[in-house]
Amino acid sequence: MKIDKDLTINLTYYHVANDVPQINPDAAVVIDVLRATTTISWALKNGADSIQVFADLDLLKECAMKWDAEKRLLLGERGGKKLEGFDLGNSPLSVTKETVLGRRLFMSTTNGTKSLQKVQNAKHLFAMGLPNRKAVAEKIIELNTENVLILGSGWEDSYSLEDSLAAGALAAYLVKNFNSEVKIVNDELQAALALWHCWENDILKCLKTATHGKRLTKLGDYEDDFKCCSELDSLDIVPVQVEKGVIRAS
Ligand code: 3SL
Repeated sequence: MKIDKDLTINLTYYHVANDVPQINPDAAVVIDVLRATTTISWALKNGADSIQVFADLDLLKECAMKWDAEKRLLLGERGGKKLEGFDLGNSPLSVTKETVLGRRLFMSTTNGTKSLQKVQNAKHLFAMGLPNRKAVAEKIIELNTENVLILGSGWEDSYSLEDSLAAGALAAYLVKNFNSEVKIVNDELQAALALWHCWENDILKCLKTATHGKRLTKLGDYEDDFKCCSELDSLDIVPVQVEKGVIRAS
């Protein structure tokens, strides 16, 4: 694809879904480092057919029941814990090849799926964790589009450190690697960039310092989840929305 060298990318970041103004952006990147978008990326890497995201659990069950039982998995999390009656919780370690290959995951989580729904009218919608930061950034460069909205998931409508870290990581990659200008539009993203430069050499510690990291630590042994969620640029998968609410590997 031909890249317009004079193009400016305007990058805007919002901490949580409720902060996003009523616009339908050209491109949106949704981040939920701990752990929804990391889980989505790993599920697709391991051969899941697709992920369909829901905020509403009844609707999730209704849609899932219409799908071939052999080809579906229900993935549900609230408060960090797996939901009763669901096949999987929201851990990137649970979406192994043996479990997800060829299946659609019907997924609902406390915050991440809400952010994905908020910007589902974007022309291009991607899900990003730290492992696929570079893959998503390269996709944005290739897209050649002017306005890119980055949306974190936070925790119950409030700020989260780890999503802002990843927003900063994405912005830093684009600033360094895009041939033309990258405009940091709002203070939220300036702060995220500063956060990234502060923690980029100790991502794992940042995740554990975050309140959601501490919440997970209280719930049990999440050491391997933390490691998986902090492995920067280790996954070549770009999860992209192909129809409203449905995400596939591009
Ligand atoms: O809030 C979310 O969407 C989840 O990612 C939270 S958790 O990491 O599964 O606890």
